[in-house]
Amino acid sequence: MALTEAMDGLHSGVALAVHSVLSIHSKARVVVVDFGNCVEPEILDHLFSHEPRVLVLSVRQCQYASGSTSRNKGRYSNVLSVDINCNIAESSHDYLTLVHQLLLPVIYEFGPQMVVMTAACEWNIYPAFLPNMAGLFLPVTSDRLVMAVEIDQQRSIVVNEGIVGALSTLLGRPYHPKMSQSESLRPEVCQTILEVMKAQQGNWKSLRYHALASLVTSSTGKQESLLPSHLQQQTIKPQEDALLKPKELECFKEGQSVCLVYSEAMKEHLNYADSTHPECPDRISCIFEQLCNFGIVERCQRLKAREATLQELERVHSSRHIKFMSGLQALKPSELHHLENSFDSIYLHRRTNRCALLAAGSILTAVDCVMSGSCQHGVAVVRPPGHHAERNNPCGFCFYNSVGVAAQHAVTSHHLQRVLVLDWDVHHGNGTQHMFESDPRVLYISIHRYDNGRFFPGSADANYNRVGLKKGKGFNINIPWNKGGMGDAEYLAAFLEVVLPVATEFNPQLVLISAGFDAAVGDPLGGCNVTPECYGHMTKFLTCVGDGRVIVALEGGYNLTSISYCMTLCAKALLGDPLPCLSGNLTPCQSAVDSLISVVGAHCKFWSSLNLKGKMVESPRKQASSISTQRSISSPTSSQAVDELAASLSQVSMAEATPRKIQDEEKKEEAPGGELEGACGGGHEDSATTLILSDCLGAQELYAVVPVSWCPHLEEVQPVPDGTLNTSSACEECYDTSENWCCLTCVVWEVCI
Ligand code: X5A
Ligand code: ZN
Repeated sequence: MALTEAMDGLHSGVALAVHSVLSIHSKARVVVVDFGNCVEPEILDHLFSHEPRVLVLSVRQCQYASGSTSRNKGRYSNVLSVDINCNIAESSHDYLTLVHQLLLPVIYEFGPQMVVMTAACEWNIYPAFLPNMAGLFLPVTSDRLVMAVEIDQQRSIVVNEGIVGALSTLLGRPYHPKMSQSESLRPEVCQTILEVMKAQQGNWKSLRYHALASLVTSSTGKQESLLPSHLQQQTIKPQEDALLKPKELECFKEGQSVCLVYSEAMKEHLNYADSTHPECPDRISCIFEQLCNFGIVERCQRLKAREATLQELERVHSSRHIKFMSGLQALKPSELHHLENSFDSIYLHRRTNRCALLAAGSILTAVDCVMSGSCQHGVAVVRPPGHHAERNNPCGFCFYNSVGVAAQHAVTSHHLQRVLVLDWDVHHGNGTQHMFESDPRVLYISIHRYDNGRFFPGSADANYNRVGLKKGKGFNINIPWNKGGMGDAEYLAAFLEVVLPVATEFNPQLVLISAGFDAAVGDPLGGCNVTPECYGHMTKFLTCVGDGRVIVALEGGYNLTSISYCMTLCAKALLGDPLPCLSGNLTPCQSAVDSLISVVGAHCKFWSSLNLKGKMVESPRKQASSISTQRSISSPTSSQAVDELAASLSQVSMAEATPRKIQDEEKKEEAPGGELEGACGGGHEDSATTLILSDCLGAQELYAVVPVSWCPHLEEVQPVPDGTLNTSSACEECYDTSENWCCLTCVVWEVCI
């Protein structure tokens, strides 16, 4: 491939690298996400415009060039240009919404085996930009993500923090610096998203079957209110002079970062009269056994189950209900059986109260562990389930609303202002909704089968128009499906188009997942088709929002094999393992799209990330300042760095199995005599970034390339002939004319081996 002179180092490196990947893996599909802001963005477009295996997503702020957004109209079907006519560098909200609503649907539809993200990091890019993008792009390709980042060494700590955070994310530990509270989306960004969506609908089904697609033609309501003032935070600007102390960074802390709570004692609640009842004791032991088989239990910090206390329960349940529950242990089987009739879908046992107390208490223990900082995430394998339990009565196999108790505990005892409860049990969590529908501190989002009111628990309370009450208006989100058969496509669409935008805007300090697996393939009650992999992806997505603390707590789910795999994939997601890619058709069915359109219609007045057509309320944010430092056209990236990038990219395994692990032997072969892999080592660098990198490499978890300014081989590289670059002359080593004055293949072989 010929390099053009106008191309800067970053883009030529990426172009070469992608080219070499395709020559090795001829059937590979690669997505290039270019946040390059380069002066000549069309170069990448042109290079790959006739290469159907490559999709280029090019995001650019137009103040760097002509100011025209004409590229948004789309010239090539495999190039999607997003030109924005304002400066969004500092705005996480704008970037994230763009990625959730526009880029990810298209990327999932394209189904790449590898994503290459390029970014030339500006001085004023918000600190979490790189880790945010890494977190969102990783799951699509089972973690085959390459980030090619150009850093100006002179510039700020922000970029270094971003690099460190991105590495942490690549290692499976999403990094969460304090985010500035979301402002409204900039109108230019809304306009751009809709513009590109409209232009690209012919090319991408995911944009035709998109909840926002209707906005392109019809209009919706206006923005009524922003987040209540107590939910607004100060923008936290990183201190330019504060030196990053890599060893102290929380993300690299040793030790187990996922806690697990399970106890066999919760098997004692069972149905005497009907041993075939789906809510059976084996549900939790099967899951636990599978977690053992996959080596997950030993990788987690095991917590002891405990009973919830009276005080903890009283925050969401009436004393009458708690008394009723504790009275059960004294009753005879016949009396228990008789009592069952006064409830909807309930069986009772002498040990029911003890088990329900343990289920709630176990989740509380996980919350305390995560909030104390000793673990990042938690898994609670508990029964009986809880989300149908109301303040005053049991319902639908549930007695105490365990996740409700835990959410209230997080608010009351840990003083949290923002807790997200995400309920993906196939049934609506009526109890949880009722407990928090007036409380803006707990955002409840439920994805469930509704069937126009006919699916259990069969109340119109589960419909999309129940958005919360009083101060809690906007903080109750129901995503109701009106037929069975929903699967990965529908759940992915719900996540990309509603859950992630809203959850990101809400910026939760803790996420509790009411993780019922009765929407899974093979469930006898749910009639849906969600795969275990998809549960893994949804879990992973939730680790990317807010402070990134996630607790997965079992609710329903009645196919023992399915639920065991589902929980395993969720746990793997929390542990940072690469997840299998989602396969199969990922276009949601029309009925699901209709549901999502209704949800967006009901909530766009509360959430600016859903409100792309509405009139924006003017926020106090300062005028986007004009960029004072223009990026230089001649890039500091040396040809050496380009070579390294290309060489390293071709090393990335495209096989199905754990691509991040590179064998020890392979490393040694590649870097004879060097401490680090890559042709030129990195021993002379002592920047924060390099220290972190070498730590990672020592742990043999990641194959990374650090461009360095000098290496012993550098002097052997031949000078540019006559001081000029003739792109048509043959290679001086092999006389091949398909490459430049010295072809990459020769450079690698001559110099590095
Ligand atoms: C927790 C849960 C289901 C109740 C179904 C009653 N309950 N027909 O999944
Ligand atoms: Zn359920």
